[in-house]
Amino acid sequence: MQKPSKKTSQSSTDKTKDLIPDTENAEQQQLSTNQGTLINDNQNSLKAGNRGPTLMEDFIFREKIMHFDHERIPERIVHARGAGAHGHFELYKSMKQYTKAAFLNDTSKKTPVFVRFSTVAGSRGSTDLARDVRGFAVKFYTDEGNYDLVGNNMPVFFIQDAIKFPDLIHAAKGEPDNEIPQAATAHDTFWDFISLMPESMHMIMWAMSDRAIPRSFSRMEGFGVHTFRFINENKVSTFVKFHWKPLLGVHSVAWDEAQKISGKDPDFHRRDLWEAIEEGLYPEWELGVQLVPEEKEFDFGFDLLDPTKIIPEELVPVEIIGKLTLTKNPENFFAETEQVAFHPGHLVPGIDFTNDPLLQGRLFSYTDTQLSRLGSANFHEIPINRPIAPIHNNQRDGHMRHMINSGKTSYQPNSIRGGCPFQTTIQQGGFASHAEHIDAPKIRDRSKSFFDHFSQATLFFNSQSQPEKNHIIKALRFELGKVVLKDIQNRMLGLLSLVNSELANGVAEGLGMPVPEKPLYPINESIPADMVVEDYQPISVNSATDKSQALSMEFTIKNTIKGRKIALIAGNGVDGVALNAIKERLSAEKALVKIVSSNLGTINTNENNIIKVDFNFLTTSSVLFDAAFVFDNSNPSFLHQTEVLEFIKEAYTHCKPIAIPFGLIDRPELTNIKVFAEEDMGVILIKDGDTNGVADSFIEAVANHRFWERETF
Ligand code: HDE
Repeated sequence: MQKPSKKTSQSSTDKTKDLIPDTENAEQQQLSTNQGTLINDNQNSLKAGNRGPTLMEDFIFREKIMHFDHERIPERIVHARGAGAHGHFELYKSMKQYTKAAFLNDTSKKTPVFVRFSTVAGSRGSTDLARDVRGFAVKFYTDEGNYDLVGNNMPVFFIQDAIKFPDLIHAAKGEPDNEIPQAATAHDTFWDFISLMPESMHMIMWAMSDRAIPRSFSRMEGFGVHTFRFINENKVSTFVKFHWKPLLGVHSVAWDEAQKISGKDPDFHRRDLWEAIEEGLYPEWELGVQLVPEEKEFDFGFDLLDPTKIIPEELVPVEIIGKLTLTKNPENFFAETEQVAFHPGHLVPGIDFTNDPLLQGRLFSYTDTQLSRLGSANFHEIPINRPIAPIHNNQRDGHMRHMINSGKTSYQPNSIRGGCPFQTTIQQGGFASHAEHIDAPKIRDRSKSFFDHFSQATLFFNSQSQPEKNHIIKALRFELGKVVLKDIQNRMLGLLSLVNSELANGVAEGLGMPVPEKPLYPINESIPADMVVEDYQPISVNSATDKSQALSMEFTIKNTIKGRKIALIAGNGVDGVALNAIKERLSAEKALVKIVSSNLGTINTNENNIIKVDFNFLTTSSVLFDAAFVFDNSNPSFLHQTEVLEFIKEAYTHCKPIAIPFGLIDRPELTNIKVFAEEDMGVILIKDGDTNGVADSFIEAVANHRFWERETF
């Protein structure tokens, strides 16, 4: 029996209602074939005698096996592993001045959405915790048709032109001879490509930062990456960059922890999203926009069309305009999360593209890939992809056509049907592309305004807190340390030295090799021979700002413990009243609290009451929790068990908040614990069993997420 979910009425949207007629429910129903014939034996195939061969005429067996044989479809070439959820988008503030998109005009409207989060490099069965970019794809089912904002959790990209995408992905995925490694960039081909691609340096800073190992999907930002256009009723275009800002703040895990989670629970992010929604702790993000009027296009030291650049929030603030809330898990993973088909070219009137060459290439790729993945030009008819806006056109037939188009005409112009379906004027909502004037030679070239590859990489690194900088250095030591060819490491150190010397020296020390004196490899072999190569060497532009607070996670939201997983560690003889009081306090703050003990089953409290144990030390691990609260009990040997101490030690090493009985202060496993307790660094000592007395400071520490300053570098 499925566990009843705590779903509320909030969870249904116009889109989820639209899916109901397509949703099968087997409750109280009889087993049948696909032709509706009832089946009386699903355990035995039809045979010539009960020890004889299976008969070909067994149509029930044949249908069942045939369908099973064809259950798999190709996984996505990138972003294969993901998790999705339904929800809605509410607008705080009308954007009518800038865009005529109806869902961004009417603040009374709730627009249904389906969101899919993903990793990029790994295959469908890989771990959630790979160091990787995360996809953040949102399908808005608007009254004017589907609008897809297909973004990532990092605001820039590795390359500036879509023609390089297959090379980037081939280099990042497992190497072609043995398909090793899985879901990891720590290997020669990736860094070979990157070391020859200086434009990737800004993205490399993001990908080597803790943003690449998020704590959960609900605690990461999302970005549209490219500059898009808003178009208003008067056909005036405004450049726009999209941001999703999580209301739980932006938080990550430690790299050592990420690797351990990959073993203990490779579905960690999927599970977190699923459980949060089932518990009614709906994940929320605010939508922000950075708006740049057309006439300011060239006011920045970088090109707005260059997807390796951000617009620092100090230059153009992010205006918050609405909120996305995820309220319902899919009924069926394959039907919804696997078959959902996003496309940056799914537009509604009022939003348009720019000439960003990465975006332009994506406009071809997404429909094309659905054809091989979903197998038919009718993929838009799959329930999850079907808009809630009506569809009428003269497209017909094809594999797996569901729609029954009535009438004699499937062409236009026609007179037989009075010209229907008819075209709509722009005023009545017909889509018209922005009439950008273009008068240019046809040429394979890149604008020189795209050649500043380092200043924003430097801006990112300089904007990090010291622990964040250390994490980037360590990540690069790890990744490049796994590279076998010295030339590649050397070229990378050269590029890093153009970003920041602390960074390059730190990585070089870890690799045990010097930073090269001549940092730049003659990189631009890709530039056609008749162009002056020097003109196209990377240039460095002074950044308009030295630091940007928004780039560091240090300044993120730290005022909530909603959805945090907290382990209450207790053994027989625990003070049950104290334990329940803490459990209630934390649950009231919407944390997910679990009792962890030596064995499953129950523990007896000091007053001989019984408390149910959720996990033992075998079925869970400290890396699956955000914090630990350890209770003293009448059985002193409990706290000194290896498993208990290991649990505490690991939580402590990963800089998590811990509350522990004062008696543990001298444990050799917990070096410096006294100092950290005194300096208010997430170590809370429970004196004389007064657990209630430390509840407030524990909650504050959990909201803070991690105490990275505890790390040694
Ligand atoms: Fe994608 N990308 N991409 N991408 N992308 C795909 O489309 C592609 C890029 C992104 O949950 C594919 O349906 C090219 C940037 C997300 O279903 C494919 C280029 C950004 C998802 C494809 C890029 C993204 C995809 C594979 C270089 C952030 C997952 C399956 C020009 C703004 C969507 C599919 C989901 C998926 C092509 C670069 C985001 C092959 C050619 C930049 C979130 O079409």
